[in-house]
Amino acid sequence: MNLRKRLRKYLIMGSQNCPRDPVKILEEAIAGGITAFQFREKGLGSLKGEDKLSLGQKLRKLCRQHDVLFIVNDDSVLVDPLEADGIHVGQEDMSVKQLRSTFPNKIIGLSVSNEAELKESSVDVVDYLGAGPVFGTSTKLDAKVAVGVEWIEKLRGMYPDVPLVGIGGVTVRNSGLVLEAGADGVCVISAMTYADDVRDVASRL
Ligand code: TZP
Ligand code: MG
Repeated sequence: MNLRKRLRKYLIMGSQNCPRDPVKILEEAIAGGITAFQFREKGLGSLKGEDKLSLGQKLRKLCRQHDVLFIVNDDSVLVDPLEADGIHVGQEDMSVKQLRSTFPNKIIGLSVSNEAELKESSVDVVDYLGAGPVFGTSTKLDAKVAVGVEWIEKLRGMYPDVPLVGIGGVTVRNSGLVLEAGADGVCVISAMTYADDVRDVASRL
């Protein structure tokens, strides 16, 4: 399957985003049809060291069993031990050029929130772009200002062939707007991790 299709329904999470067992939440999301997963164990209440690795291994295994793409957030030292399909970074993280030379064959995703960030970004070395926050979010404490679906339209216009996902405040109700604006997929954290019925949300997204 090509990357644009594989990024269609993209769950991002770490244990800090989960009111119950992350393994169960990922299982339910997979049953609901997610196509990609990002292990983003960071921030307040997140696991460290061995505990982080051990949770990552469980989640990685599930993704492998169900042919769901497995991406790690930021932490390049986890890429090899978890045999990740790729890594997603933001503007403050390791440079994508450096990542590309370290991981020539991994998928590399980069978040871009505005024009200034785009100017600083080596879009030519990444495999996909994350655009957002599209809507308001309270999940990421240091999230930039919401940029709306206009930012997706803009990026799609500039890069017609680059796989693009929208992130930030995405829900079942507004996900259609993100796709209509030109995104190939939608990324969610809280809409799934806090859902009463994760599988149902995943299937309707
Ligand atoms: N990057 C931009 S917004 C965001 C990240 C990781 C958080 C998205 O979380 P939610 O709960 O889907 O709004
Ligand atoms: Mg980051």
